[in-house]
Amino acid sequence: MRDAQPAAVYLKDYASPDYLINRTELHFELHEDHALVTSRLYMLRCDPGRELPLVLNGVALELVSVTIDGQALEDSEFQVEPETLVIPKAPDQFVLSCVTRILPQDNTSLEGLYKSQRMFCTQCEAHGFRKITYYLDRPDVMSVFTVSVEADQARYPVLLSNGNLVDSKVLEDGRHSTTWHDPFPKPAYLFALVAGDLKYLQDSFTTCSGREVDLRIYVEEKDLGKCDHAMLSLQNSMRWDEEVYGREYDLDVFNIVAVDDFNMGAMENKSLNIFNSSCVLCSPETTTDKGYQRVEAIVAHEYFHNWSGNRVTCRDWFQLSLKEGFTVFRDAGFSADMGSPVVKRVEDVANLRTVQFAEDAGPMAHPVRPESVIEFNNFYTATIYEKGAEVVRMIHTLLGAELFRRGSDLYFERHDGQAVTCEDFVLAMEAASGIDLQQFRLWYSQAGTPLLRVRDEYDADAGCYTLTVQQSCPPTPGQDSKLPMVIPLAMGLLGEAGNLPLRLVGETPDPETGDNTHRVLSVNQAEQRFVFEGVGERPVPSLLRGLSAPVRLDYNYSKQDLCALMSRDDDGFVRWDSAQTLATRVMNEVEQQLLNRSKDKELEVDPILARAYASLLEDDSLDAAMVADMLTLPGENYLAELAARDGGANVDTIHAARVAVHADISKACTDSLLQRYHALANASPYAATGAQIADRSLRNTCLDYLAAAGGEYVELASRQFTDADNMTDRLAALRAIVFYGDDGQRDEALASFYQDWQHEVLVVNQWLQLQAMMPGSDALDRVRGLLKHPDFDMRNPNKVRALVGVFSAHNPVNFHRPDGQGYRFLADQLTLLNDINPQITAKMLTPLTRWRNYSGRDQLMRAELERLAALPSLSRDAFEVITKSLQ
Ligand code: 0A1
Ligand code: ZN
Repeated sequence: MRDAQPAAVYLKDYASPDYLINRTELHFELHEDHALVTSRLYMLRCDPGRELPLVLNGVALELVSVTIDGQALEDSEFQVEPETLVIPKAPDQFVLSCVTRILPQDNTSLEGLYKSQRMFCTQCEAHGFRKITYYLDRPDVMSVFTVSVEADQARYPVLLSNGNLVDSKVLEDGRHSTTWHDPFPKPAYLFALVAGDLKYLQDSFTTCSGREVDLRIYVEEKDLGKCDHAMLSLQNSMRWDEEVYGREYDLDVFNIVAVDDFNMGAMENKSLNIFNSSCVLCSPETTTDKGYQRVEAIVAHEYFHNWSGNRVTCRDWFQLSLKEGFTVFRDAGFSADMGSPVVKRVEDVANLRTVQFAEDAGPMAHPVRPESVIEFNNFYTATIYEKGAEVVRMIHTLLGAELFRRGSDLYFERHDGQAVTCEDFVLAMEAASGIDLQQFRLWYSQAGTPLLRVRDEYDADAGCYTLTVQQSCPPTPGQDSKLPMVIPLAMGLLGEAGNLPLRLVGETPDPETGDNTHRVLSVNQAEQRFVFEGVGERPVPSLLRGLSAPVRLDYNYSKQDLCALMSRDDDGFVRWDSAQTLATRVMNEVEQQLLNRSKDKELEVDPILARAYASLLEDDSLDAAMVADMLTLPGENYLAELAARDGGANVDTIHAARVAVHADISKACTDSLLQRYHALANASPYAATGAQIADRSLRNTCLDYLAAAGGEYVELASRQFTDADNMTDRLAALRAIVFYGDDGQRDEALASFYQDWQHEVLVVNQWLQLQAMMPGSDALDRVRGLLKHPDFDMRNPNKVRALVGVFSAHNPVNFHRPDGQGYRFLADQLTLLNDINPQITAKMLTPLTRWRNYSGRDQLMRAELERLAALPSLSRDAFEVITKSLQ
């Protein structure tokens, strides 16, 4: 283990900066073996007269020179520490100028200035800017940037930075330069620079006040044909933000650049968004429907940050969810409006439950506003993003759309140009609505997923129906006991002929109220009772509609209740959720048989599920995308997470039970599956429209069930594989062949796919992913073999995620091999990756950190974590995750 242990920083220790930087002038001289960065920082002491040392952040920099007001500092006038430059004495107001030499070509952390293939690019959130030059690298120091970039003209004809282009020059020796000025003060994390041989797709957008904005998407020439969808998504986002939030774009240019090597999806740098190429490029031949939807959502997300993040930014990184939670909430609203709101919600909830609920139950659990952090890069989490969005969504539910909009208007108006806190957001919402959110604030400070236990009672004589609701929240690291939260519980009551009107005891019915079959109960105590009157029959409660709060629900539904909700409730989300609960119940029963049975006894699968699925398949008036989601069995990770709460997950029986239920559906519903499969075939050319996406989704869900039966149905997949004119159908067919075909069919299909698509990096990544998920006892050997494939590269996060990440997170049976080889494999790869890319290393540790969930394997998992903990060069990122998970 390293000598000095990295220390935590605490939210409670926040202090405003001692110095500000009014103006920042930067000059970049880019070369193949180094870059020189010259800064001129117009600095101001916040408290004039009070002499304080100036402490600038800087990491991995070679300081060439430092001057104050043009005077070079003597060696005794400053100290260079590993992560800071300290100038003990500085005037009240001065220009600090530093020259630093950095090595972008060797920077594999992909933070700061680095090279992605042949281009230079930057990633500065959260602390990347300090790898470029000495600076006050904190979001509450905002400055107006002017940046000039100089490089070889032939290799780097395009030189970009934030804001408007104000100058370009041809220089000697084949070099050239451009100068950019961004009039909006911004923190250093929003700085960006790009230099490369790029082409662009250009279009424009006329804002609501009539300004023309020049829109460009910069890519390598070969990808120019794959930018249309991103451009359209950008234009749709710009219009949507005007219409729904009244937010107009503020500069005359908006640029997006695609890069292959990127740690995350994309980054919202002011007017110069940098994107992982997998989140911009789309074509029917290379991109699946899910890929199209992802591009649309991420383009929107980054664009929306222009207001929720850039114009109003975070005071400190503990407030990260201020911009991320709100922006995810905004992009979810956009995606819902562009497609089907229920389908979008269902997909978000499935993700929240599998990823965020697991995080909340694991060793890295933290509140939406964390209180202490070792490495901020570790806090780009599902809790900050997705749970943060749920918190904003609950505020929206509590206030209603109109007051919420007043609140967001007030928030933007009050804080435009400022760096603020989650508290400021809540205050604006309270001020605009008059609604007290005091108790609601606990959602920001308490970690863990609350549990709502609901019990009911029906008094037929009195026509009274009582719901008793108890809330609790499990302990999380550092938080042993929790206070009751405000939980909006959206609900209805289902009767024989549909949803019943709702009237709480003591309420007078309001004739104005249109829909009185739906309401939101406010749960805010440890235990509460809600009594409905005028209830003429015993209803089935439809609870937590739309997942109105990020909580788990415990209500004893019978299987018949679930079938009733699944087929007849007014709320689409509840219909899907009931299908999931029913499927989980049936799979659990099979798992119990597997655990208890004698070997020769046949497994029994309750036919109720197949019957329910068959009626969904036979009703073609239902939205095909919803039917596809309803027919999708909960994943093994989700089942393992549920099992872990009940005492421990057994990946093998979970897998076997899921396979058995899947096969049962396949057999019992063959005719309806086949009928829908053929009926949904599409003759028109590919388009990423809602209707086509829905049809493909259901058709490929049918194929997945059918192919499980093998034989002629794998042939069906083979035909689709050969005939497909788009990647959605081709990849779905390949998956079916790989999962259900024989070895020969599998190897042939994988080889021919590679043969056809080896020139498309993003397609090769999908090919790697599929093999990483493959069932069968040779899976680990195959993945090990692929590490040596010429298309694999440990320095490229997309490839590492596709192969190592997907194997560890999405191939549970093979990752959790009883011999521990899966764990060993991951730890071996992370040992190498630790020296290359700390951020990705820490992210990919997640599956190992869940060792407590896997009794019987836990010691093997821990042993690998301990092996990693002993690495001499363990990064701060990995240190935090490992130590927290071993505690
Ligand atoms: N702010 C970006 C995500 C992002 C965060 C950190 C990064 O590097 C550490 C890169 C990107 C977003 O929310 O899209
Ligand atoms: Zn974001």
